[in-house]
Amino acid sequence: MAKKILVTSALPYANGPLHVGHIAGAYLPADIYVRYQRLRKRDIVYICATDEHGVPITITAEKEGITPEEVVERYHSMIKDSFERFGMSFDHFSATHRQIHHKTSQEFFLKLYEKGYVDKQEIQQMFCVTCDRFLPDRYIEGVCPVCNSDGARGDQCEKCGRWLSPEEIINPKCKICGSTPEMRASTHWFLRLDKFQDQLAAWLDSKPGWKDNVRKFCEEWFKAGLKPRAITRDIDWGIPVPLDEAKGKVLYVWFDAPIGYVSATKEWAEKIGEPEKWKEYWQNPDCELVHFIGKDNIVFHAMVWPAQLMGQDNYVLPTDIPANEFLNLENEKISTSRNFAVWLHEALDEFPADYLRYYLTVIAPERADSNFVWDEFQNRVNGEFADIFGNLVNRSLTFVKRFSAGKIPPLKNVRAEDQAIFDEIKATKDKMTDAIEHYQFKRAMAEWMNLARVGNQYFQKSAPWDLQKTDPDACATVLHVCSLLVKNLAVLGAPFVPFTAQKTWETLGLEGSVHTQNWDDIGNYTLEAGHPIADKWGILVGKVDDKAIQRQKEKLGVLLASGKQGQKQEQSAISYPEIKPLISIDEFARVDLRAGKVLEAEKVKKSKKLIKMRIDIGSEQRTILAGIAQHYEPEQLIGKTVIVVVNLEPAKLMGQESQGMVLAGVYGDSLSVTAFEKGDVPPGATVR
Ligand code: B3M
Ligand code: ZN
Repeated sequence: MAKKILVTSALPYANGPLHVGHIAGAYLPADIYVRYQRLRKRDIVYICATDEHGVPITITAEKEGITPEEVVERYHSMIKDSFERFGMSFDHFSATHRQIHHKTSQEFFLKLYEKGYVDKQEIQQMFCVTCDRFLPDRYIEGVCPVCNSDGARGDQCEKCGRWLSPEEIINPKCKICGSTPEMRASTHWFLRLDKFQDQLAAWLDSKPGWKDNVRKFCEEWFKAGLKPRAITRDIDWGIPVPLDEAKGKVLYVWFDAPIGYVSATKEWAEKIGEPEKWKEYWQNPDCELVHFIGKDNIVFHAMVWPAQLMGQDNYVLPTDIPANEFLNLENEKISTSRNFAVWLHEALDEFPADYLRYYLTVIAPERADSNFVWDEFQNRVNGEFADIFGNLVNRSLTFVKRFSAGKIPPLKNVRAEDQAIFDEIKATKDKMTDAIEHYQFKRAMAEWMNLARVGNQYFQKSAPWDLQKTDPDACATVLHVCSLLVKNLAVLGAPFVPFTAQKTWETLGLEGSVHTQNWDDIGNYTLEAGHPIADKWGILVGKVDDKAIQRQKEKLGVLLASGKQGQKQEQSAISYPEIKPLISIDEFARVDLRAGKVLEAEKVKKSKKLIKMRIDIGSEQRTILAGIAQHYEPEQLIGKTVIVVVNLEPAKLMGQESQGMVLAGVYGDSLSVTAFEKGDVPPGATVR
């Protein structure tokens, strides 16, 4: 029987939208892992939900004059929608303010209570007489006893960052009405973590492979000794404590939230019509339970939650808790209160999900904090995802189209260099498998890109444009190998860039979904000679333009500090050449400009500057040499639709004839070939 795996991502608070920091921590890595396991045909269920209790939600509600229900409904649908657009592949996405979750949480509590793992204590707590309620920590504001600044909350001072408890606050005030609260006794129920210490420590010892951050964190806690922890609160938003003597009290949000993993699995089982099926995961000692989280949630997942599970009957314990470090933004901490964040829904309005998925994977904060930088996003997407992967697919299939009438050519003699590609595919698959199994998604993605890079080198070296004339059989083999490589790359890339992988699959003319393939088949794929690829395909991976990046930076207010601004200033210092004397419209009309598609491009041997291109201008093909080698790799030019002066007298450059000229923008030392962005200007179109 296939191994069962249950994967969860931390439940996002339904108290605001998601930003890239959340995504890099607990969501994208989990989604990659799950998609990979599905390709391996493992029996896997992926669960998430919104976390809908807790004081921040009631504060938002009171601030906006709406109910907590309205707050969580708003953010539940917003979060769910952004996740879908981002390609998150949950089997079920639930919410903790649902009946099934309330019931499950109360059952968890009662089981612990019956077994003597929960007991009550009377504690002193702040009470507002005007509002007639106990005040949770966050409802108390005053002067910080450490740094003396105003506005410290009952749990923390934002200024100096110090963790506080309410009775330490100087001159405390109720955040709702401003009056001075008094201390009153209140009874709360405590989870006896101390009773679990030995069992938890032994269990953690049995997990030597866990990430260091998780193990170190827990060891510190064990050293200090685990203490009972209050799991009830005096507020009216949450799950009622299921004891008669606890009227008006609710469960602490961090007690109920992880139980959300269980109740969401129950809801999933009901959804698929097998209501008992959740037990095959949660109550199966052989099931692997993997919790993806950010590092701020370690204590709850590696200690409190396992204790909650140990106190039930026959629940499985976490197999692994791959916690990620934090993601910074433009070298600063992400701050939702200052609106210094890249909000997922806004980023998706501007960029395809896969661009964000690609970049967030290559900078994943797996071992240390990392940094999201918009300029780097642009460079990595354009220079790697588009120029290496996108280009390989595009050039390979463009040549199949041109030289083989859009049908996969036969695999003839396999030469050593062709075999090397097959070997490389298998080696890459092994390396990626190892990396993903160890939650090293950054390394896996690098291996994938490297395979595409090797493919481009092979293509370039094989020069199918020459082979076509000198050795058509070898040319057929090269294009066959390239197409196969593209097929393998599509499946290998499917967990990471699911939309692009599917598009690549379809461009190859393959049926069905790339996401239902079998990972084990990678390296053994075939393509039948004569199999037709798609007729047409748009741009597989487009370029991120400067304007889009600028808009994002403006939102963050980081534009002034950035390097690009510096460049702009330098550029404006260029002296502009004098404008030439006027010409008539007829004189201008003598210049015949046409759109031309670059079919082939290669460096001219012994020349630093020249690139030789074969360009289709509709009515014919031209060989054109251009002094652009210091600005372009030949492969970046292939597929571009450029503007050609087609009635320029032929000229000899380095002994070779150039039959026209390609237009480019030139400024200072920079040069950019003028090209049509969309693919809807066919070769031969006139340009005016
Ligand atoms: N909602 C905290 C967070 O998003 C919390 C996670 C719950 S996981 C059970 O950081
Ligand atoms: Zn009050």
